[in-house]
Amino acid sequence: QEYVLIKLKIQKLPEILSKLNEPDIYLVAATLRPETMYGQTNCWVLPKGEYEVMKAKNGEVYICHEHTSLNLSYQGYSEEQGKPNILAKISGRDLIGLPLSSPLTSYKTIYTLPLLTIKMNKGTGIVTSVPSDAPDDYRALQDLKENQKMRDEYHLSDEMVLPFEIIPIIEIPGFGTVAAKKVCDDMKIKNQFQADKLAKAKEMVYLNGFYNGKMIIGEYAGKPVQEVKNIIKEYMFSTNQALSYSEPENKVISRSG
Ligand code: ZZB
Repeated sequence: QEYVLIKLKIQKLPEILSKLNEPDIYLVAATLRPETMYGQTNCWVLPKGEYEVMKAKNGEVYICHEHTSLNLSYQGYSEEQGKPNILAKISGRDLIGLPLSSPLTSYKTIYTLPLLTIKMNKGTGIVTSVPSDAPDDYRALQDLKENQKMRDEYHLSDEMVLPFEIIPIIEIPGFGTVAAKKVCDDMKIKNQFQADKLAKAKEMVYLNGFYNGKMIIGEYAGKPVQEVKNIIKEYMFSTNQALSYSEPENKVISRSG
């Protein structure tokens, strides 16, 4: 599986990261939908997740799950294959509430928020959030917006959640310009834990978006998603805003087993 890793730069480092003396530290989020990056409103981490802080051979520092740092070391990002340079480990909890800059989105700053359904055996364990076109993201962001207790539990200030309105980025005939919301409403999906319904919603939005979607934002407004997906991906690669990353068939190669 070939992913695009979006680099989300941490704007203000927390103590636990600033002591590493590395100014440029990025959360890296795996996506198959580079053309949706115009609609990012936040980034998700698993609060109970364990992440690694990896220094790449180009001097940049990436935060991701340990299976990802190991894979990256085999894909030309480390001096030595199989030996990623790990500067530290950090828990998902310590990443929540960080201000980030991310490519293409119109929000200058977005925040890391908790998502309890992240799978740690896939991608980087960090997910960038596009609530207009990803039902899981739409529902999880609504959960936080509607539930102050949940925000309090993770020490999130209102400013990290409430001002972030959905950005319409793709028009899909029959689904409008905020397809994820329409499908979640139609299917009466009530929270981020309705996994079966959300999987169906994701498939429906994914297929329709890919085959029938048209961009309504950015440089390629008016063009079909299929036509611009790779152009936008290559643009982010060539401007060093994203990395190419593949995941082997047997996804979990973990040093700790
Ligand atoms: C932005 C985005 C915009 C995404 C969208 C989807 C959609 P797949 O096909 O199952 O591999 N994702 C990535 N890693 C994880 C993880 N570890 N746990 C949970 N979710 C993860 O799914 C890949 C997509 O699932 C990725 O693409 C990412 O969210 C999320 F408009 O990134 B996506 C209809 C889907 N729309």
